[in-house]
Amino acid sequence: DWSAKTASFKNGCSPSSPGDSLEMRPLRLSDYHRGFLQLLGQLTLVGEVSFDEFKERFSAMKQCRDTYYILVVEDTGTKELIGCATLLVEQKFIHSAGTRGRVEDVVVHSEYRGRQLGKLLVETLTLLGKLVDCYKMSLECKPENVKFYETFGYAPDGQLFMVQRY
Ligand code: 16G
Repeated sequence: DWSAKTASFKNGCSPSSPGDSLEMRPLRLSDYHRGFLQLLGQLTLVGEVSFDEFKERFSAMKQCRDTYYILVVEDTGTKELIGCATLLVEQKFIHSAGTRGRVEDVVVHSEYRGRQLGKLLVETLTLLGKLVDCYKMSLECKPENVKFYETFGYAPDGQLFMVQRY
């Protein structure tokens, strides 16, 4: 029960009580119908993903044990998802066959910003990465978000993120 172990958060928010009418929990298959992809659409291009395709990807991720930790925040009033973030745990040979954690796909719905939800999601996954023994955590972000991520202990480490797009 990692949420109990990550209970010491500032300003009263915690994974078990993210705010009024809000619930933080792992992603479920049924979240397809609760606006999960629409939420991701506030981050980047999602494209067409049918329920069958979603189901297939969801179970493929689930079969990779201890690899995908996808957290969501649901507004229990509207039953729509309004926040999400992923911890991806990558297995390595280096660092004594260690694991590296990556924080990915962090989104808070535009109408729910300013309630510390991004902070709660990132803080939770960062602590979780430590709990599951990642030797380091990293993420990619826009220059304007550097300050935000620095508050959780992330820092530029001199390496550049390089991309090739197809
Ligand atoms: C941001 C995200 C990354 C996401 C990417 C999508 C965070 C911390 N970073 O870099 O996880 O996959 O945007 O952008 O959430 P893309 O569609 O250009 O790949």
